[in-house]
Amino acid sequence: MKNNLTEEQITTYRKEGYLIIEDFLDPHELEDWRTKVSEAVQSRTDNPMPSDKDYSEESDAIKGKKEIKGYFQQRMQLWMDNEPFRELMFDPRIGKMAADLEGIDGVRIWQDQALFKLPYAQQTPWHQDNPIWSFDSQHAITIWIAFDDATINNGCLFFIPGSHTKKYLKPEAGEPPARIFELNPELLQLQAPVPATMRAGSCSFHNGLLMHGASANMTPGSRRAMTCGFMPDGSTFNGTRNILPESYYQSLKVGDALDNNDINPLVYSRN
Ligand SMILES: O=C(O)CCC(=O)C(=O)O
Ligand SMILES: [Fe+2]
Repeated sequence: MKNNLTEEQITTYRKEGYLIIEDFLDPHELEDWRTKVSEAVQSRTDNPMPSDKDYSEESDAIKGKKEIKGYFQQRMQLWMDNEPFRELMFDPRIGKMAADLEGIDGVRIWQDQALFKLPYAQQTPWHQDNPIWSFDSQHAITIWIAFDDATINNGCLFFIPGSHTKKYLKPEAGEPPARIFELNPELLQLQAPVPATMRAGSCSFHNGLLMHGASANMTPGSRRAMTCGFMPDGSTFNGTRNILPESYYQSLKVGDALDNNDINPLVYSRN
């Protein structure tokens, strides 16, 4: 695993809001991750969330997330019910990379997701990650790992460099993805979106406020990838339900620390 970051990589990440690390996993590691993530996805059958956890059908995380849209085979919080996947995701080397890129002391898992973009699936709309999560932070960070080559043809990510400085207005449900540029004309003043093409086994990190999306999959194969959003240790609840289990969500008041290791495990801490 190419987990040692140079000063130059950290500087680039902070300026652009993202970083691509080609061949992050070596061929042996790639095979191991691909197998374990595929097995974790299969063992979920058609359930996007762990079935024994307290996720109601009303949860934001579940609504509309089955394959009906022909979009993603999406399985979330695999760390919660799959031991081999948990070992991969709890690797402190990855947590340390996230903490070093953001210059923070520790990170917790906010959400992992296998995201297998299905053949001929549509564009992943432009969005920022952190504004839909249950905490507000300038230092949330997401890793995205490719298990197939990610190309412009099969749905690689696109990043808008330098767009990670503020929260942008969001289109309403059902509005076209391009609407975000009408709502936020300042996005047009930034650099053009950059395609994050990468070989299988490579990864990217992006800041939780970076504007990003992915192209459509114009190929007959799946674009297999996984992503994990990290929450800075010390973050507090902002009132949004997002992916929180029902009873935990009901127990929280705005401002409470999100420090429950059964829900948001601390995967790296400097202390
Ligand atoms: O894989 C995709 O199409 C979208 C992934 C994404 O938005 C993320 O990892 O934050
Ligand atoms: Fe995202």
